[in-house]
Amino acid sequence: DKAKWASGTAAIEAYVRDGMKLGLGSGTTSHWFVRALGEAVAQGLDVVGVPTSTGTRDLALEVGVPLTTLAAVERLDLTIDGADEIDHDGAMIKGGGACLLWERIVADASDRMVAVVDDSKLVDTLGAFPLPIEVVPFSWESTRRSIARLLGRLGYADPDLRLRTAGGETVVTDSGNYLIDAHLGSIEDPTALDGQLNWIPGVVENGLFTGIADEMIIGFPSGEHEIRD
Ligand code: DER
Repeated sequence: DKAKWASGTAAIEAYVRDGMKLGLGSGTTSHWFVRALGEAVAQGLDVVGVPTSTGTRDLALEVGVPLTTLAAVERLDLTIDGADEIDHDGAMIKGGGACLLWERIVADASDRMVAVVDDSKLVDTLGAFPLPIEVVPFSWESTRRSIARLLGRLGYADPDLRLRTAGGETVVTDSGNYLIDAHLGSIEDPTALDGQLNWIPGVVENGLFTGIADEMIIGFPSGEHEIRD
């Protein structure tokens, strides 16, 4: 939609410079960015990108964005990626598109991360969007019980923890893991919860991205955008 287009395409002029090594985000807003990047490359922009999912990899190949890997480059200058929710401090819930693990690794390898979001993603408090938690398939039911115990101790009484499926099949991430979506409603201390969740044996990563986004580009249905620190 137009708000996602406005946000994703604005990132090029606002942040991308010749010679940059880029993290390429996942999701529909990021894919507008990748398409616009392909056009800029066709006009001579010299960049390389590390994709945050096989879906983004395939789109980058289709539109002609040269790809590299985090094995080949030490650091990335900039990652452009979307979010499912973002609060006024830039804390995010990510993982709606099942790509949160590679997204987190690529963002961590980047000097700067800019979130590209449509205006519907901006919230006062995170948590209305179910929190994705990536778990290894081995004994995931046991891991889910451990997550429930942690959340119970934190005051989330009887949390609704759902294994993510699509079309009746369990969703498997690019790394071969499963996702448990935690319907928490409202998360008071995202930074604390982030660390506590990842400590649980069997949890690989979770969708709380706090202290990662440096700026955000908010797109509006009018096709305009706004950049916020
Ligand atoms: O999964 C993610 O974290 C993606 O960034 C995604 O959820 C963003 O969604 P979008 O398709 O609305 O850009």
